[in-house]
Amino acid sequence: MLDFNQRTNRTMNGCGSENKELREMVSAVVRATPVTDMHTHLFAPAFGDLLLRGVDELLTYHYLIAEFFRASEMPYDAFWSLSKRQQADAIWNTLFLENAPLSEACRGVLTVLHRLGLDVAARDLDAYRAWHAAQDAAGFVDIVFRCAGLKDVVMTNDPFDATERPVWESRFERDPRFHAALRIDPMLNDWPNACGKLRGWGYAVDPALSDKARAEARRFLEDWMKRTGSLYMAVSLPPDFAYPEESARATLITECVLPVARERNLPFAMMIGVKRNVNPALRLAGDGVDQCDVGAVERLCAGFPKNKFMITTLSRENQHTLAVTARKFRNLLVFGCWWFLNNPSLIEEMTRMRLELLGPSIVPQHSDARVLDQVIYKWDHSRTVIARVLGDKYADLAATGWMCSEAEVRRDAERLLGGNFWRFLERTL
Ligand code: RAT
Ligand code: ZN
Repeated sequence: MLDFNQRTNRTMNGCGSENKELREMVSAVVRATPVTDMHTHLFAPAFGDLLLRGVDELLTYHYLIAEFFRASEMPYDAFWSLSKRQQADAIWNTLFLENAPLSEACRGVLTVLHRLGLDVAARDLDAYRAWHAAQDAAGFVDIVFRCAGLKDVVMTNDPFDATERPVWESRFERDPRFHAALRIDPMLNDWPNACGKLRGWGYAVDPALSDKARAEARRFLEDWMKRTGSLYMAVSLPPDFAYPEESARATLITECVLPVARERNLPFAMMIGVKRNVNPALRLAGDGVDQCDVGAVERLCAGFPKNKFMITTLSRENQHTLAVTARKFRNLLVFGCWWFLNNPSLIEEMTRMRLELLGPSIVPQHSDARVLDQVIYKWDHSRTVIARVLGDKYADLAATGWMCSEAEVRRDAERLLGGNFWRFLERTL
C-alpha cells in the first residue's frame, strides 16, 4: 500500500520509471498500428498521371509554393512559366539551401527522403531524382504503404474533373487499398455552373432547383456514388457557410445530399473554413482560412439525426466549439487536423483537447496527402505526436492506479487510427 506522499509523488511525477516504460510501449504500439487514412488527394495507379509521386512533386507541393514566394523575389508569372523540374529546383535552392528548412512542409520532404533510405546529408537533389525515376508506380505504392504503416486510403474523387471523370467511365481494376469519396464542391459552391454541366451529362436540372431538378440532382449523386463505390460524400466550405439559409447550397444539402446519404447510410463530410483564392496569383497555394459558425453543424446534426456527419474545421479557433458539439451528437464524427492545422504543435494541442473532451471516439488525423510519398512524413510526424499525447494520458491514469494493458492500448490505437472511421460508416442511427 502506498502512503499519501508516495501516491502524491506518483501523481505529480508524470515521468516515473514505470511511466517511461509505459510511454515506450504506447509509442511502439502507435508506430506499429496500421492506418486508414480517411482523407487524401491520392489516386490508385490505375488513374495514371493523377497519382503524383517523387521528389519534384514533393518540392512543388502547394504548401511549399506558398513558402517559396515569401522567401524569393521571383515574380509569380516567372515561377509559373517554369517547368515542374525548374520550379522544384527553385524551391530546393530557396527553401532548403539558402534558408533553413524549418517549416513543417520542408521538414516533411526531408523525413520522406530519409525514411526512403536516401542520404539527406548529401543534399543531392539529382540523386533523389534518379532514385525516384527507377521506381515503378505499383511497386512504389507498396514501398510507401509499408514505410508509412498504411492499410488503406480514401481518395478525393471529383466527377466534375475532366481528367478523372473518363477513368471512372472506363473499366479498370480497383485497388482495394484505395477507397473512393465523392467530392461535390462544384455542386454546392457554384450551382449555376455545375447545373450547366449536369445538363450536358443528361440530367434535367435547372438553376432554380425545381422539384424535377432536385430529383435529377439526386439521380446524379446516386449514379456517381454507385459508379465510384464512394464511402462518403464530401465538400469543402467557406467560413461563411450557413445552415439553414435561402440558397441553392442549402437546398441541395437538404433535398439531395442528405437524402442520398441517408438512403445509403453513409456520412456527409464537411470541411469548413477555407477562404478560396485569397491571393489568386498563388493559384492552388492561394487559399486562406477564417473561423466558421459551428452552429450550422449543430443545426444539421440536430435536424437530421438519421444522417451521419464527419466534420473538420480549418481554423484553430473553431476546434473547442466543434469538440463540444461532438459531445452532444453521436451522429457527428470529428476528424483530422486539416491543412494549416497539420503542424506538430497544433496537432498536439488539438489531440489533447479532443481526447479530454471526447475520449477515444475521434479520428485524430488524416494526411491530406497530394503526393504519394507524403503519407510517409505526415503519418510519421502525426504518430509521434499522437503517441506522446496518449502516453501522457495513460500516465495520468496510471497515477491513480489504473493501469492500461498493452492489449488495451492496442485496441485504442486501432480505433484512433482507423477503427473509429469504419465503425462510424457502419453504424446505423
Ligand atoms: O490540403 C490541401 O491540399 C488543400 O489544398 C485542400 O485540398 C483541402 O485539403 C481540400 O480537401 O479542400
Ligand atoms: Zn483535402
